[in-house]
Order: sequence, then C-alpha cells, then structure tokens
Amino acid sequence: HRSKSTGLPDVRERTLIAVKPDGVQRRLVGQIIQRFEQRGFKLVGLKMLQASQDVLSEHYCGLRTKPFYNSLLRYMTSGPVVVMVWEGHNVVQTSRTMVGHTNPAEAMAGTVRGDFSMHVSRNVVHASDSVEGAQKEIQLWFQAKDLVDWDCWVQTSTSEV
Ligand code: IDP
Repeated sequence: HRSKSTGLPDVRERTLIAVKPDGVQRRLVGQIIQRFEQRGFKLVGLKMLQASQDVLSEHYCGLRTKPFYNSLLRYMTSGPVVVMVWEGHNVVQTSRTMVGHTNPAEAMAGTVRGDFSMHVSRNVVHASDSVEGAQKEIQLWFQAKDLVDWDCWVQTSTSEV
C-alpha cells in the first residue's frame, strides 16, 4: 500500500498500549490517550475489560519465573484495564520512549511513568517492546474484526512522513 498523497509506503506499524488498573483507578485514561493523539498516532482499537488470568499469563509468559509474577497478576486483575492499538511511523519505539523506563525511579519527567508513577509495581501503563511482540499482543487482546482500518482525511504529523 502506498499513500495517495505522498506516494510513500503507508505506515502500518502497530503497538499495544494498556492503561493498567492503577491508571484507570486514578482517572488517567484520558491524559494517556491525549499524549498518543497529540503525537499524531492513529487509534485503531480500544476497549475496557477486566483482564483474565489466561490472557495475562500469556501476556506475561516471559516473566513467569520472576519473584514478582504472582503480585503482578494480582495487580493486573485488581480492576479493569483499557487496552488500545495505536498505529503510525515507528509507533513501537516511540511509545516506549513516551511511556518511559519500567522503574518509575528511572523514568524521565515528561514520560507517562515519569509524570504519574513512583513504584515499579504500580507503573500505570503497558507498551509493547518490539514489533513482533506487538503483533503477538494485539492478537492476544483483540479480534481482527475489532480493529478499525480507517482513512485519515485531515493533515496530521504522520501524513507529512
Ligand atoms: P515493561 O512493562 O516496561 O515492558 P517488563 O520488564 O516487561 O517491563 O515488566 C512487565 C511489568 O512487570 C512491569 O511493567 C511492571 O508492572 C512489572 N514489574 C517489572 N519488574 C518488577 C519488579 O521488580 N517488581 C514488581 N513489578 C515489576
């Protein structure tokens, strides 16, 4: 696919962003969505749900042997989450930068974690860490029919790329 306006390849990179239960409890959903919209990324999927043990154990399968694994699953099931799929140029890498370091003590001010959290066990948001990881996570959390492939008809920062 090429863009009709620029002739350049269309940007199809997607990532999974989740507002974790503490982010929902603290009414941070809107502010987090705003940061991604403001950056120019395109929202293609969004839902709120109570995460199941099954989905979470798959989502965090790489952390099964960690000492904090059980408390991580308790945290992630302590209330609803808001999961989203965002699309755009380099969205995986850029989102990781916007979200900030896993440990809020090391997260820069201006990042979501650097602005809103102080402890690694309550770090407000999830962002996929690679393009392949994002594809797996999107398939895990969303059915293909629930992702919306919409065309943008206004100028955004991504339409210049
Ligand atoms: P990431 O979320 O920045 O990709 P990962 O290392 O994949 O970081 O860890 C996944 C999640 O597990 C973190 O976001 C955090 O919620 C939790 N976590 C990671 N390390 C610790 C820890 O040392 N104590 C408690 N929870 C942790």
